[in-house]
Amino acid sequence: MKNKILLYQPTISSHAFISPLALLAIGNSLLEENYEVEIVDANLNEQAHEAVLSQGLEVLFIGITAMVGAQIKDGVNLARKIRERFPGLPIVWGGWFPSVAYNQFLQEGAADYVVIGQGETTIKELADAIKTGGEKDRIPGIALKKDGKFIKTPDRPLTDLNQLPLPSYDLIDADVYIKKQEEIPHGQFRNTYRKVYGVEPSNCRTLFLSTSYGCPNNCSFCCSPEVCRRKWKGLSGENLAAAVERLQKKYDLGFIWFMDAEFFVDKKRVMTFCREILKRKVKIHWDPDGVCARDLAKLSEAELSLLKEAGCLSLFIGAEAAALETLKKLKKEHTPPEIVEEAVAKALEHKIIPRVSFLLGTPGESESSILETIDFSCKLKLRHPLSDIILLYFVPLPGTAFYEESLKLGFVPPASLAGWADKIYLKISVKHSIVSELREKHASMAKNIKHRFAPWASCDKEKLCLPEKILKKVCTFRLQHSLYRYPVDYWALKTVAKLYKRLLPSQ
Ligand code: B12
Ligand code: SF4
Repeated sequence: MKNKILLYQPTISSHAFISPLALLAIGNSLLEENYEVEIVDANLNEQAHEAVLSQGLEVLFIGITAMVGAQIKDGVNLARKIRERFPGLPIVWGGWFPSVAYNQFLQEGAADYVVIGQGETTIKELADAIKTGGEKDRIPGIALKKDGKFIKTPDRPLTDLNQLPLPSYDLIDADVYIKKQEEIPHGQFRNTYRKVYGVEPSNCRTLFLSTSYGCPNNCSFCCSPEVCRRKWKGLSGENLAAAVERLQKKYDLGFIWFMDAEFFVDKKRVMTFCREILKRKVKIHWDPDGVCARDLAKLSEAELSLLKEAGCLSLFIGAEAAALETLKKLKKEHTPPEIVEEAVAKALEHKIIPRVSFLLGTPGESESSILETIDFSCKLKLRHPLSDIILLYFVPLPGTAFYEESLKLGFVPPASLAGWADKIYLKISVKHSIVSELREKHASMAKNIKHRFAPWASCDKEKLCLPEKILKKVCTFRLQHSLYRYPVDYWALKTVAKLYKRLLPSQ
């Protein structure tokens, strides 16, 4: 009887060499049940489709993961080829986008089964049912076709991550991912480390880890409330420290990126993790990807010192907007600008670099609200030059509270699955989600802050030469007076860089 399962990670984009965490999680879970598992990552393997198709006769089923974007197109293409060559071979999809668009996956014939939300337990039950011919519609947390109808079985409660195998990279060659990360010359870790310590890190070996699943928040632009029902489960502080220690030692890591939706939901766990890391003398830097500004602002001096001491180098805060009316619509009123600013200041006092993200153009957002966000993000940067500011545009995604609103405002969703991968979709959606004639104006302002402000603002004044000092002054004046549209300082910098390149082409 067939016992092998192939898991496929579709192409994302040329620069994304983030380890296939989802497939590692479900793969490790399947290994526990003695299935043979192989992960094929199309981001590393140019012959990825062939690598899957050549094994079509030997495998029990193919599992494909996807989030919205390029992954869908590549995954759907592979599914089509599988259907042509191996009509009876089951295809299982999972991940964020299939979890909210399962009907479309089933209707288009790309999937036989869609695993909704957390996958580790569901996939084991589904694999057993496929292997033995058991009844799939009794398995909670999946969508499937039965008697010509598409059905979704009841939600599956979240599995405690501490009941699952500790995260491991044994299923793939982790060194390939580590090397790819090392090759990124201005990688996040390198840049941040330089900002904090003024020198290049001696060990840039980086891997990724997911330390929790789910999120208790209810942001209107996010599909997590629909997929996870606002539930959250995390590895205990002790288990997390054990996993980090194991990975650090095995792969000689200098940095770990925690890809959590909300890292700080359980403060006790984070503090235990920090103490354990120190107790075990693990030398590692880390960055939690999702941190609520309110949780951070509430930390005491001692707790922040502990974070820093245990290796926290930077963190990501989703601030999203500045105007209270917009924050209320986003269901983010618990993190008004003053809380975000307090969190940023506290982190920086402890030399932890905050990356602060804002979202422009949510459905019905007024121009004044957009400008308030731009203005706040800019002033935040001026007051805290070491912070990183990220400005993003809203994209309507199925499974979010804002999706219906976007449809009412005229957003036309792609007609087919592959359309969700189209870059043009992102453009169209922006056009529909904010007052379209203002889009260009805001886009250029946002760009000015994103790319054109940073080089000056975060530089130590003493280390700048005279022309740079002058340009920094111009930039500061511009931003203090909300003059975003004509970044003369940036244009000057760009011109000099161009001339320099022309005169010294080999540099
Ligand atoms: C890492 C990451 C990325 C990486 C990609 C990494 C990769 N290798 O795929 C990068 C940086 C490239 C990225 C980009 C984007 N991302 Co992203 N990303 C994440 C992040 C932070 C972590 C994902 C992760 O690895 N989690 C850890 C694993 C263990 O959990 P998991 O993925 O949920 O997998 C579990 C289940 O979903 C399920 N499962 C998953 N796959 C499969 C497959 C099978 C067969 C089965 C059975 C089960 C299963 O089982 C797993 C274990 O329980 C999530 C947020 C989050 N915290 O999850 C956002 C998230 C997935 N991203 C999101 C978005 C919006 C984007 C972008 C569109 C952002 C943008 N505007 O550009 C782009 C799109 C990419 C592209 N260009 O095509 C959204 C997803 C929206 C959606 N409906 O798809 C999320 C949820 C963030 C959010 N809260 O809005 N992202
Ligand atoms: S955006 Fe982040 S904080 Fe908000 S609901 Fe989604 S995962 Fe949670």
